[in-house]
Amino acid sequence: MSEKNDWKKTACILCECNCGIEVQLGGEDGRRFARIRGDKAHPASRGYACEKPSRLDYYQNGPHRLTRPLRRRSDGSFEEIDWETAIREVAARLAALRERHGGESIFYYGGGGQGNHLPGAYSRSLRAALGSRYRSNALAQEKTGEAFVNAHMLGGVTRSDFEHCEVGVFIGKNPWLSHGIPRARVTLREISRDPARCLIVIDPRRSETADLANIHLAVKPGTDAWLLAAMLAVLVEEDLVDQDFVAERCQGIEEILPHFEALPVAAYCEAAGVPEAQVREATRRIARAESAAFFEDLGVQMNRHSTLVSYLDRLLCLLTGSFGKRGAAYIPAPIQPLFSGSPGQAGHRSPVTGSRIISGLVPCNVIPDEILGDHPKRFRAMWVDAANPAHSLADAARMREALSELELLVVVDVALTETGRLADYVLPVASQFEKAEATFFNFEFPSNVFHLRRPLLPPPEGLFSEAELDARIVEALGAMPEAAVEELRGAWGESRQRFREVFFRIMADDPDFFAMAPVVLYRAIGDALPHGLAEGAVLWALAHFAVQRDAEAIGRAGIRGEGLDQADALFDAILAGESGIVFAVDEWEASFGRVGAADGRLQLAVPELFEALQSLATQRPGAPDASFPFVLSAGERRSFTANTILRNPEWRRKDAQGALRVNPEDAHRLGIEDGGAARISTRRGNAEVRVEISDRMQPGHVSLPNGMGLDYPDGEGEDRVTGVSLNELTASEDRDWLAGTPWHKYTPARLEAL
Ligand SMILES: Nc1nc2c(c(=O)[nH]1)N[C@H]1C(S)=C(S)[C@@H](COP(=O)(O)OP(=O)(O)OC[C@H]3O[C@@H](n4cnc5c(=O)[nH]c(N)nc54)[C@H](O)[C@@H]3O)O[C@H]1N2
Ligand SMILES: Nc1nc2c(c(=O)[nH]1)N[C@H]1C(S)=C(S)[C@@H](COP(=O)(O)OP(=O)(O)OC[C@H]3O[C@@H](n4cnc5c(=O)[nH]c(N)nc54)[C@H](O)[C@@H]3O)O[C@H]1N2
Ligand code: SF4
Ligand SMILES: [Mo]
Repeated sequence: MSEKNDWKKTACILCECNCGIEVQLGGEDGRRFARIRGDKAHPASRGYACEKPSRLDYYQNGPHRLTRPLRRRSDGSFEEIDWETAIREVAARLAALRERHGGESIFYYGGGGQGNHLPGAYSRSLRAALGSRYRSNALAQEKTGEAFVNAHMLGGVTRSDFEHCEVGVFIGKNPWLSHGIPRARVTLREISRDPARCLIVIDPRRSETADLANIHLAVKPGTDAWLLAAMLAVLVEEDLVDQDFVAERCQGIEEILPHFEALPVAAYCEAAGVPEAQVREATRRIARAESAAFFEDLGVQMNRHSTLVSYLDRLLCLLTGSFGKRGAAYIPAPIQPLFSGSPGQAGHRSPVTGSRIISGLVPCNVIPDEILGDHPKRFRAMWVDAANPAHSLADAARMREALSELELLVVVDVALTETGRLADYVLPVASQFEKAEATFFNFEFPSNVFHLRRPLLPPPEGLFSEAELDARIVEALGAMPEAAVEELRGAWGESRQRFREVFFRIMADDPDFFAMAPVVLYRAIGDALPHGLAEGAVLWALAHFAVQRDAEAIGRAGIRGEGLDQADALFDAILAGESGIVFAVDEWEASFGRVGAADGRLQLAVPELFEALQSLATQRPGAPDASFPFVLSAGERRSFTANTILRNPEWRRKDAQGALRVNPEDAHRLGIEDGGAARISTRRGNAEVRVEISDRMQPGHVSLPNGMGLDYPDGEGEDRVTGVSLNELTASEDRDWLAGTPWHKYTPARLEAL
């Protein structure tokens, strides 16, 4: 085989960008990831890749990989069982719980991580077969406040065009290390170097992105609400609002103006710890720009006032007219909307705590309260797929207590995780390189990209995908519509036309069929798909919904056909596109067409948040508890962190333990040296840490990296934990009043030298 042909195409699974990569397999068994490089043919990343994927072999290979189902013994240890037993027992125990307590007592968590969203699509069938009603995933500990605001103001997900913006604004976001926009470092450097453009970073830390910034607003931790409110007041006071845009496109300006007209700008700037002159300069620069792009992330979404901050951020965007044009915010055409379901209005609530369900997700911080106690509607069983909630959610001790209290916990993963250790059954699956996978993180504009990845190599003996697992459980529950599977399989062999007729006829005859369609499609056509793309079967249906929403944009991408023939053309293009495809090409105006409100206008007023906005006037911004005088930012993204996807600590090239970063003044005062040991304590727990003295930190602000504190076999038969498991330190009650998102970036802490 020639060199060229050795390279196999896939994508990096370590952050939401899913950059296209090429892998050369090697090693004795041909299963090692010998060499990895960016894939120039990938339409979004175009050859770009950061430092993290070069050692993806640490995900694919190693002693963490499970090969057989595990069942808990009464003494707490695990025994390996065969698949037939596993499927039969798990299905029987779920069915028994459904009989006794109703399907709504079975809670579903996860369904995908940074690189794998197809399990979530198939879980629709599993959940329907179980009668399960409630679900959640990591989005409900970061993005649901933003989703609430978006649902009210715009009616869709927004992103911004940083590639072409004149001014780029990052709020609590450090894309140099966390990415989140395509080719992040290229784009950041371009903005920073061009004298006609401007990079604005709002971050208490001098982050790696702030190093490139033209304006760095070094806000005091947890005070962004005051800062953004002051910026809005400056817009109003200095007559910088884009009046034409507001008059033409928006609704509700008269309701919001009073909140900013009398606002004491100087006092709010002081509360945020940013010089007023700098706040005015940044605001004027944004308002004056031809276009401005905004990105808010965990620094504010996992912090005090998070939903309010998302609201103020959107107001800044809309009042400056930074929407629906090149270089500004847009609403992309989705393959599958990631945020769907209710915007979180009254009515849709969790069963025990009555918490607001946003985008169909129960807030992560209340999950323990939905399980513990004796409420008749409490969750009794949990199915966890591609997530590690015992480690990743607030208050790990309480999470463990709750998970142990369940009558049944099933964990689907490639490794034995902290959550898996508490499970009754651990069901191992093929890795993301041993099956077809994709994500619905498709946020590009005007050209949007979707990538269905082909398997690079077959799974080890006995392993298969989540689609296969869900189908087997549905079959064991007796819920698979077998006749539909047979009829559809036959129709696929005849023609697409015939297949579509049969599919839509079954759907019209049986309203319950819709939810079972994913596993039915998998069984009916999975094996007939080319390149080992069986798990892509569900995309046949998603392609049809996409065409019903966005036929024009899909046509502009060169994907054409009469009526629903276009959907089959889209499906075929996805199957053929080894490096991913551009599936939609929009015009800038399209974003306005996707605005949700009946009158097609952007809604400026979200009255539910007015009280929180007003309360800033009387709240004291930073009043840390005297016994916990530091603010711990619990979960900084660093060069070698990737949530808990990579368990092997050897993957990390530097900062192996994940140091606590401390400002030099604080370290000196406490007598802590660089590299020295210290104890960090919070109301929930404490941990021993290595200290890195860093002038990037403000006094009083300390930070620890995310994704640490995992155990891993050390080669001598022992499991060793490296670094701090952050959520031993966080508390589930520290959360946003509306969305229930955690305040991990604002964890009150105490620090002592050791
Ligand atoms: N390397 C790497 N990249 C990743 C990940 C990873 O694990 N490792 N994870 C991915 C995931 S799941 C996510 S959600 C994203 C998250 O991506 P980011 O949100 O960019 O990551 P963080 O480092 O958690 O936080 C960003 C910044 O918020 C700042 N911050 C802390 N407190 C405050 C505050 O009070 N106000 C403001 N304005 N800023 C504050 C921090 O100093 C930090 O620089 O990253 C993704 N990319
Ligand atoms: N204190 C604190 N806590 C945090 C954060 C923080 O900043 N601070 N960040 C939070 C954020 S933003 C996020 S997104 C969450 C992430 O936390 P989680 O949503 O729990 O996800 P991951 O840590 O990415 O875990 C993914 C799991 O999927 C498994 N996996 C990998 N490939 C496959 C596969 O093909 N199939 C299956 N079934 N499983 C697979 C991995 O082994 C791993 O166990 O963590 C959150 N927790
Ligand atoms: S930016 Fe994200 S997806 Fe791209 S190579 Fe880096 S970690 Fe992987
Ligand atoms: Mo995340």
